[in-house]
Parts: sequence; structure tokens; C-alpha cells
Amino acid sequence: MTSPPRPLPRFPADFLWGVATSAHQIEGAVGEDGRGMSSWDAFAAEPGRIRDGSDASVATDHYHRYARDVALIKDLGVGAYRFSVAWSRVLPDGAGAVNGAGLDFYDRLVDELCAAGVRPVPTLFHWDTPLALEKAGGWLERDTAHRFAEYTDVVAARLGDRVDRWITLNEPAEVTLLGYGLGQHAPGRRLLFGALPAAHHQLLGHGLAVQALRARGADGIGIANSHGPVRPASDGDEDRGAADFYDLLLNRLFADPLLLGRYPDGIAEMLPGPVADDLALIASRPLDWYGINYYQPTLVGAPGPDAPTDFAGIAIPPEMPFSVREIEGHPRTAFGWPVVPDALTELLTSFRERYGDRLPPVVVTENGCSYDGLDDQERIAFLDGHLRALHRALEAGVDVRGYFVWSLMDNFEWAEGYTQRFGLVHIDYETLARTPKASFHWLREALREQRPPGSSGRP
Ligand code: GBH
Repeated sequence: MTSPPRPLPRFPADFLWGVATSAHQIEGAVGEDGRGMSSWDAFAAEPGRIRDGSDASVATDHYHRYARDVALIKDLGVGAYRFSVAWSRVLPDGAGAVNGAGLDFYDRLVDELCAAGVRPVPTLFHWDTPLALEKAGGWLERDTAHRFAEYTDVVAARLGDRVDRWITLNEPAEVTLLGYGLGQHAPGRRLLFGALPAAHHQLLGHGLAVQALRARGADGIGIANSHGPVRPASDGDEDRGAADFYDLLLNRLFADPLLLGRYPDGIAEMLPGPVADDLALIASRPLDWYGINYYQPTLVGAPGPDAPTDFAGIAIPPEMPFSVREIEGHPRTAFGWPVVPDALTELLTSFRERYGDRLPPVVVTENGCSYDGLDDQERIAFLDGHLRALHRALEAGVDVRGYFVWSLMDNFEWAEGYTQRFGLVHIDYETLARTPKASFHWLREALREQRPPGSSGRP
């Protein structure tokens, strides 16, 4: 297999190129410098939860090797680095006493990035809820939204002088559905639609966090939601109805409240208590930009006796009003996810159509794939295809301002442990050595070609 022909089509000169990670997936050093336990530490310790029986107590040891990792980011030539702050490093009990040593780590990281000419883009919550809060109900409790805003204020006070792009939450849909609904992720609850309060409380937490950030003078505030086109398994009414419902859960449950100030029909009734005031807050301070994590489209049909009861290894209980089917006719990543670049164009243009002027500028905050090996020609083809698809969305008039590859390096892939490798940089989990893969070199060249001669390309 050979690399696709370069160059890529030309992106706007101020387009923000970046790579992404999250704290729990790379940092390790779980017991160090006063860090508290998180929902994911506890979840991984339960037998049978993680495919390879691993946990993230060492991960890629980024906590100690961050300077080396920032040097890699600089060498790659991207202008931005999306990382997340571990709430339990900053507030070991989720609330109350601030742990200065934990906050110091992010301070050092941000300094290192700034010195390298790389813009820091912190995510305030990427799934690792402080365990003390999780034990009290986590995002099922309204209180957690307020604790999240207090934590946000602490981080903003410390990093705000050097940060001008913020992400409040990463993929609240996954936390709701996989964490509280189906139990595949921490905290491992299987509440089915009883998980919906966790969606609402994350949105409320987002709204309160935006308020806290604005009060500190921050701007450049966004959120990272997972989205993908949903296709019906057939033209029949039942399949179309099921696909529409799945589309609501994946694409509208969070975007509608954030951008339109209302829940899709039928959702508000399933939430605890009246939500009108909360919705006013959630949508009252418009986002500066909207982050989309895109991986693949989903084919959905009605449930039924011959429908699959399994979705990406997750048992879907028969009372769910949909079933997820295999998409045929596309290459697959090592994770088994279909590779469908066109669906990224479709997703972005459909967002523009649905939300019109209510949609702020968009950033693709995650896109990437799992493949093994250092000579990862499949990842090169994946990135090439998706960047071309992204460019078609720009040509179609969608205001896309940036693109982040998931991920800078191989890392702890949640319930999959270390069995899935999403990195541009390979991690040897014995020695923790970092080795740039072929895709890293390819992307560095592609970005070099994007830059006008003589410019650093780092806005
Ligand atoms: C993101 O979630 C996370 O933000 C990140 O932490 C994670 O490491 C990364 O992506 C890679 O997983 O069986 O084909 O229908 C990804 C959200 C939702 C994407 C489920 C894949 C099902 C695939 N995922 N989806 S399929």
C-alpha cells in the first residue's frame, strides 16, 4: 500500500490544526501529588470491565514526560493541542480544598506549550468524574453541575491568562449512554432511559461553567460533542422511525438545547422536574464555536427478533427502540469501525442546514482511527480522505475553523484498555518509548505544504 498523492487541497491560512488527548488516557501518575480517585480508576479496578484487564495507572506516563510530548507536537507542526484537565487532580474530592500541586502540572504544561508556539486548548471534563462525587450519584445529581462550575472557576483563574480556547465537556452523550445507560463505561450503571438526568445535568454544568468562564473574562468557549450521520436500515417505516430516534439521541439531544434552547420532542418529559429555566441558562450565553467529534456513520433499524442485540460489543437491551446494524461496503479500522469520509461532509452540511445561523463556527475536535503498526498507511489514507471530505464541507459553505486528530499518541482506550491504538505516535508499553508513525511524518509534510513560505503556520 502506498500513501495517497499529496498535496491536500488548500485550507484557509488561519485554519487551526491540532492533535488531541485526554487526561485519564495518557497521564498515569494516579496517586501522585495529591490527585484524588476518579470514576474511571474505580471502574477499571472492577474485574471484567476492561478488555485486557488493564487500567490507566501508568498509561503513557505523560504526567512525567509532558515536555517530551510537547516537543513532538511542536515537531509535528500543528498550531494547537487539545488536552483535558483531570478534575480530581485539581479538587481531589471534587469540591472543597484545591490541590495546588495538581494545578501546577497544568500550569507547567501550558507554559511548555506556549514556549513551543502551540496554543493550549483545555477540555475541562473528559469523563473522569472525581470518585467522591460519583459515589454521591455523579451526573445523575444536579449538585454535580454546580461543583463542575466551581472547579471550572479554579482552573480558569489559574490558566486563563494563557488560554483563549476552552472546551467545557467532551461527549456528554457517551457519558450518558455508555456510562449511565448501558454500563460499558464508568460508572457502569445500566439505567437505560433512567440515564437521561445525567444528560441534563451535564448540559446544566456546561451552562454554569460558561457563566464562570465569562465572569473571568474568558472567550473562545466551545464544547466537543460526538456526532455522525444516522442511516435507516431500510425505507420501511419501522426502520426509519428507529433511525430517527437514534439520530435524536446522538445528534439532537445535546445540540438542540445548546443551539436552539429546547429539547427535541419527548425528551423534556423524561427529565426530573421543570427544565425551562435551565434551558434558558444553557442557551443564554452562546458558544463561540461548536466542536464535533466524528468517527463514523451508523446504520440503524427497528428492534426485532432477528436484529442484532450487540453494538460495538455492548449488549443492547431489547427494550431499546432501535438496533444498530453493520454498515457494509467500506474498509474497517482495527476497531471494526467503517471508514466513510463522505459522511463527514454530510454531517457538517446537515448541521449547517438544521441550525442555520444558530450554528457558530465549527471545529472538528476529534477524528481518527485505530490501526496497529508503525507503517500505518491505513491511517494516512483515513486522514487524507477525511481532510478532503472536510474541505468539501468548507467549499459547501460550512464555517469550519479547525481540525484535531485523535490522537497524538496511543493511549488507554477506555473499556478496550490498550488494545486499540489511535496515535500518530506509537507507545511501547514496556519501555514507554515514543516513536512517530508513518502517519506522523505524512501529516507533518502535509501541514508544511499548507503553510505559505516563510510563515510558522501557528496562528
Ligand atoms: C471518543 O469517543 C473519545 O472522546 C475519546 O476519548 C476516545 O478515545 C476516542 O473517541 C476513540 O474511541 O461500532 O462502528 O458504531 C468516541 C465515541 C462512540 C465513537 C461509539 C464510535 C461506535 C462505533 N464513539 N462509536 S460503531
